[in-house]
Amino acid sequence: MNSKDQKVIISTFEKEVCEGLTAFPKYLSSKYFYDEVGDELFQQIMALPEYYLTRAEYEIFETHKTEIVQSFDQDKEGFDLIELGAGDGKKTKVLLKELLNHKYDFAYKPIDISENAIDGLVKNLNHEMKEVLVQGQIGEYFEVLDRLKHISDRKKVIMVLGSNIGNLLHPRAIQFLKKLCNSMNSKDLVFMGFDQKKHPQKVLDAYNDKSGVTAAFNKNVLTRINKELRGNFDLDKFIHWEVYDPESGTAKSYLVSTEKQKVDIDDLSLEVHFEAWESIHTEISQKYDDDIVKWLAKESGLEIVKSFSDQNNYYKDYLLRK
Ligand code: AVJ
Repeated sequence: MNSKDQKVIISTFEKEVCEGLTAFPKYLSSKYFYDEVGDELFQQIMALPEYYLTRAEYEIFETHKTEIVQSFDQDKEGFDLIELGAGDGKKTKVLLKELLNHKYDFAYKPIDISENAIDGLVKNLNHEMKEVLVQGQIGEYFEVLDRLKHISDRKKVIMVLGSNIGNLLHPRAIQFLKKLCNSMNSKDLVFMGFDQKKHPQKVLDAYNDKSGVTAAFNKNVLTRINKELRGNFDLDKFIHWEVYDPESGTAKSYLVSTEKQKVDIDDLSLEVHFEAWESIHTEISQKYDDDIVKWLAKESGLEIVKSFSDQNNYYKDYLLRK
């Protein structure tokens, strides 16, 4: 071994930024939106008039909470409520309260990619809902699935809310659901939110709000590269662009370079060239209907037990079993 050889530890972030920005066409993963700033921007998104998803799921919980928690634990044998991508847990609190009121035997185990979000949620629950047994964990979806088996030895109800699965294209969603299925015992359940197909304009507006919060959220991945990898992206030279294909049900977010430019990312010793109007694909937000969810479930070894919807049928939560 050459004495000049040095071990350099490259983070996943560094590796994926390098891969995505040297690829053609360019892309970056939406999971990198979520740092402290990104978490705060996502909070603002959830409060936007255009972003109907959060309110629709909240309405579903408020309307059907009794039936929902009953279906979680029909014979009241006790269970672990595991939430992947828990975020601030605002909606979940409706269910937690219902579970407490009806004296269900349960522990709440939220998992999120953002340490910041998990810390906040656990603190908040210890303060607001002292009776709830909470155990938070930090981790990414796919990686967390491997841990799921060891997380608990009793019945599991695994929640993925907010249509978070929508960040995955169908093949990856099936991979994810298959892994979920493999980590389940026969009595375990999945409770998952799927945003529904609707008027294309409604979808577009949700991801292209007038106040520009979603644009700032999208650009936060560039801000992170600037901060964490010593990049020099000029945010004013990129615009946020949203498209929705009603056939596939896929909403896609892009950052589009408004001019020919060069960006340096010092920590990667990388020079990235952009042609005028070249894009970086940053996110997909998939929309569904019953047939697609049924198909996804079947492909993954799961089946739909029942579903709960808001009055507008904008959004549905499905209960799935093995
Ligand atoms: C948290 C992935 C469900 O895709 O609707 C909101 C993220 N992106 N606005 C979504 C998001 C832009 C959101 N998910």
